[in-house]
Amino acid sequence: MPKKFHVVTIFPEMLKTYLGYGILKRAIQKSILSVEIHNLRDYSRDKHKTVDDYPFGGGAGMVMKPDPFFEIVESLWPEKEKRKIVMLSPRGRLFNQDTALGLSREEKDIIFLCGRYEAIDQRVSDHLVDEEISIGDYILTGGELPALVIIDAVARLIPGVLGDFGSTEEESFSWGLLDYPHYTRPEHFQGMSVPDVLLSGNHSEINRWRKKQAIKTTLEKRPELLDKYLLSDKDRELLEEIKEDSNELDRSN
Ligand code: 4HQ
Repeated sequence: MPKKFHVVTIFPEMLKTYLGYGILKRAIQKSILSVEIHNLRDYSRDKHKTVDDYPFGGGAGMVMKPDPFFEIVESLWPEKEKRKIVMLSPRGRLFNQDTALGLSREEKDIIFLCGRYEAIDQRVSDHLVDEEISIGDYILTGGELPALVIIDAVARLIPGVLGDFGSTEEESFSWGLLDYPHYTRPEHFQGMSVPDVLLSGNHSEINRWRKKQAIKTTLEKRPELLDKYLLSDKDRELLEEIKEDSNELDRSN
């Protein structure tokens, strides 16, 4: 059974375009992943197919009507036990790699409700939605990009989507750390060279160097991530080495 996502939006083409390229396109072709895009306007009952209206109480901007959202959910996914309805909103739980992993293991179909305009009528959030998710503390013009961000991050965790890569030990060793530096040809480029160890052919030395670089980069750029990461005895040894290296540098300066 493929992992199944549904997206409810008034701009279906925005999403279809992104899903038509690269790894997501291939995963959908291979039926590992299924993403169905639904036009909210098709579920508006009135003759002008309107999906928004003026806010009660006045004020600026339009509010998305609740009824098209209830209409689509009740007609396409009537069984609560088989669906997980997610709304994209800055009020939601902050999305991260743990959330992505959780969603990749979810058995239910995942339905994203994308809003536009000022807001969605509160009754949608209160009575239809199972979870609100935010992709970050900033304000966007719609929920479409957040839905794509989440689908993208979740899809690459589904077995088979990235091929063999990703299930390997190399990938799992860096889970929770920032990536180590990568290099490719040419070996010498505008006076810049590649670290010798990567050309040595010694794979245990290469792995050691990469792990050390991952820890060093994390310590320098996002030290708070290291607090959450469970360091092995080997990792602590590398961390000590990193600190010694920087002390030596200080002494020589
Ligand atoms: N939105 N993370 C959709 C966001 C947002 C975010 C603002 C959601 C506009 C209509 N969603 N409304 N940040 O900024 O998920």
